[in-house]
Amino acid sequence: MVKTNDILALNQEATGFDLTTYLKQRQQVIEAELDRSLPIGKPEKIYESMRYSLLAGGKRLRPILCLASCELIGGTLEMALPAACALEMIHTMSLIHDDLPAMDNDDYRRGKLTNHKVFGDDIAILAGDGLLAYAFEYVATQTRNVPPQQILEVVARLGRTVGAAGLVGGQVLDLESEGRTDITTDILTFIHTHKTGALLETSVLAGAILAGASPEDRERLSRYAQRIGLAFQIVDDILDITATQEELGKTAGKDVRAQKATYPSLWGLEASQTQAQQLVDAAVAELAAYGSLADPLRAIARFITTRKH
Ligand code: GRG
Repeated sequence: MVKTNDILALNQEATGFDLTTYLKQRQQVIEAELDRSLPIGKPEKIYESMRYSLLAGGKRLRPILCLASCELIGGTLEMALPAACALEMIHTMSLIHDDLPAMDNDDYRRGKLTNHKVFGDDIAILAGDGLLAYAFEYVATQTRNVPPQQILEVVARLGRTVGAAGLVGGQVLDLESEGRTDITTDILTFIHTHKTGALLETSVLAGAILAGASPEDRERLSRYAQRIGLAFQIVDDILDITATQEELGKTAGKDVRAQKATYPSLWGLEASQTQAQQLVDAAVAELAAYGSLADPLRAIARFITTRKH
């Protein structure tokens, strides 16, 4: 069986682009910025709870995508770093709320106890709320060297992405689908394009918008992001079956135990893998016009189907 590292090495051979080093460097930049973004204030407990989850690791895929698309369009890291942090704050808050007993009721996330297990349900709800509000404050007040209209566009897009037209809507349909045996591919795709795909698409587009992308660039990058978003969720469903709790950093096999509709449950494992691969190929094809400038986005797309967590 081909290992993730082998695929990364093959990818590097083909393009000269070293994804492992790139991801490590970007993660370091993002970790440092996230740490700086949220110092402990008063009351200490809420800041500790927010920092506990925000600094708990994770792949930092959304901020990395945001920085990569900003650079692709000719912007700088500095222009997109506040938005990149805001995306991770929003993602983290969605994980905190998703793990609550009233939702998915999970004990582990990113290899650590979930926020409510450490701080209690009440503080976990408020930590999520605090991170969500701070994400908007952060991008609006910290973004530099970008025309205000572009910052406003990103703020509006973030709002739409988290609300009923995005994450919240997807989560509601997901909750309503629990225990139902009549979930179709269309319903499942609606859930995941809203719950998972919307924030990944906004991550790519936010970077591009801040860098002043043209309508054509935005459309191309939207199509790229929609395809990797769906592939990401298909792989997430596959990993729930094939990976261990240690690899995932959260409870494995939950979907099967809850008899939840997933892509592998509808299509089977092999067809799900093929579909994810085809989506990634289609995503990569959208980047043809950018030549080697798009190597990071290409390699990230390929990483989505080869990742183990
Ligand atoms: C956004 C206002 C608001 C409320 C939240 C709970 C909820 C509404 C939505 C659920 C969103 C959710 C948890 C979607 C799952 C997304 C997903 C596949 C998460 C795993 O992402 P990774 O693998 O995780 O990138 P790491 O830990 O690496 O960051």
